[in-house]
Amino acid sequence: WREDIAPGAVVLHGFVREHGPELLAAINRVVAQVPWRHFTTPGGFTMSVAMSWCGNGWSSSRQGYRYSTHDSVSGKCWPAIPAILMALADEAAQQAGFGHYVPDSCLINRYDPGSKLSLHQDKDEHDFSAPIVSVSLGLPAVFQFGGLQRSDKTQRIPLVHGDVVVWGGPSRLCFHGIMPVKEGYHSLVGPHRINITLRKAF
Ligand code: MD3
Ligand code: FE
Repeated sequence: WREDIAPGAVVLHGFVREHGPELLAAINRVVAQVPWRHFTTPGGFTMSVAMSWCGNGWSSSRQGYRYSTHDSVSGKCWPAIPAILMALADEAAQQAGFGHYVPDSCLINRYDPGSKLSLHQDKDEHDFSAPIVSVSLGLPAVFQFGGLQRSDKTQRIPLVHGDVVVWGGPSRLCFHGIMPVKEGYHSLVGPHRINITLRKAF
């Protein structure tokens, strides 16, 4: 079912529940080409979340990380976004009222028990008018959703395997994060939570 949690933020509960195996197979093919990596924050901490990606990916530069079409180490393009993700993102965006959606970047986050993502804004994309579509797989997590100021009060939204959230309009620049993932085992995904975000970076 569909739940509006804030202006521009729509949860589509269970939207991809039937596509778990297909999505995991697609993710595994991406990860074979872009192995999981842990970034270092500007403050010098190693992130607990492991990341992979396709479409436009990430490269480090003197200013930090930025979106890139290529792997600057191998010189090759990052792998293409799997067709199943392009199709589901378009369907989800339409169902949430944003019309046709053609993302160019896909970030895949892996949370092991204890992994978290501190409150942050997503501001590296060039076009904030496009929504972000996020897909949750595996272990459940509690999503923290705040306002345009870091100090704004946050609401906590439980997200489970198969949930999709579309974030656009006035929600696009809101602070958000993921509380530490609890120990557990998911029959399909194992001891992990996987989150896929589809974005328009350029
Ligand atoms: C709300 N990922 O990769 S997805 C991220 O579950 C990120 O891995 C979280 O935050 C995760 O940057 C949350 C949901 C999400 C993604 C982007 C947003 C919510 C958002 C951008 C603006 C507002
Ligand atoms: Fe984010």
